[in-house]
Amino acid sequence: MNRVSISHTFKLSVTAMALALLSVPAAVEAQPMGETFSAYLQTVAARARREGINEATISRTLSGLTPNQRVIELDTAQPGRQSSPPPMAPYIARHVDSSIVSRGRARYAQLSSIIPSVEARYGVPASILLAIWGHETNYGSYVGDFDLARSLATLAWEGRRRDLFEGELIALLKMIDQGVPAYKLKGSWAGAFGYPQFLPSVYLRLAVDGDGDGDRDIFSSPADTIASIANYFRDAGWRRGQPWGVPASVPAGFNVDAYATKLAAPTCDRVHDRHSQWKTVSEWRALGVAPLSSIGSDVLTSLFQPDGPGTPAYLLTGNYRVILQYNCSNYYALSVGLLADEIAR
Ligand SMILES: [Ca+2]
Repeated sequence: MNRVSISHTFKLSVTAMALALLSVPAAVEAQPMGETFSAYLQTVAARARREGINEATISRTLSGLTPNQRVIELDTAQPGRQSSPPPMAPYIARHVDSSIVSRGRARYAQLSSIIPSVEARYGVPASILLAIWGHETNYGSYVGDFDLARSLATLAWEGRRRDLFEGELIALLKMIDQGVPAYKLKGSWAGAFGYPQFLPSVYLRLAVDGDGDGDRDIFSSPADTIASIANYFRDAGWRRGQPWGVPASVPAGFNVDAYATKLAAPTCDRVHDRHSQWKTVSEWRALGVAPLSSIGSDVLTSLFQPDGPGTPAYLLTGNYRVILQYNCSNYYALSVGLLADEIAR
């Protein structure tokens, strides 16, 4: 990765900026715990110093920052827990349409020279990598234009998930220290950025240089993007050679409730609760549940029929759980899996 050398002139101006940081207007209302935004930024700056982040980076990024009211509005507008999840089929129809499939196939063709080496190295099919990229940003056509430092500082200050967002703000400062230019630091209101919508901590840990130019550029390089997503998936435990899942037929009158899971997921329990107990494909076959595409008979799978009896059903492998680690939503993971199948078809 390129490193930016901090000019001597810039170092001299740091003290002035540190003073400016102290005088951030406290005009925006204090958060519920009564701490002003500027006071909070001081605690972030202190933590950043303890973690060895360059003083110039701290000042340049945090001085003059104000909370973004729009980010607070978007965060508080997030849907809460719904008593019954909305139907899956309309979501799939919207997110796995012919346009996103054909654009995925075009990207596949464009990247055909590097796909074999990425698949060999990381063990994740390119169709899955392209489906993530397509689902996250429509293959890079919208990546968000929120100022990342401002969004992350606002979300951390707001306090609902301070541990998460303060850690991401510190990670963003480390990215800047490593030389990622400030103009690239735009993204979603929730602090994800670039073609694959990584958070800063994910970028630091898992972004890789896929085209060998020395830069981990998930902002404009398709090769770096698919290699970085592949590295994420390998790190999250993707099993080489196994599908994410397969469509399955379920016999009429099959009592899926009899196979409800008895395990409580440590995180994201409402998503995992909708999947049945784990059984091998041959055990499901013995119960009349038949896979409709190729999968090994000894693979452990859970049954998921999101819209109930008489609607599409799937046998999900552990690799589906890996997609859930990217974004813990059955709507997300199932549409990624089905989009990947369509791109590969
Ligand atoms: Ca690169």
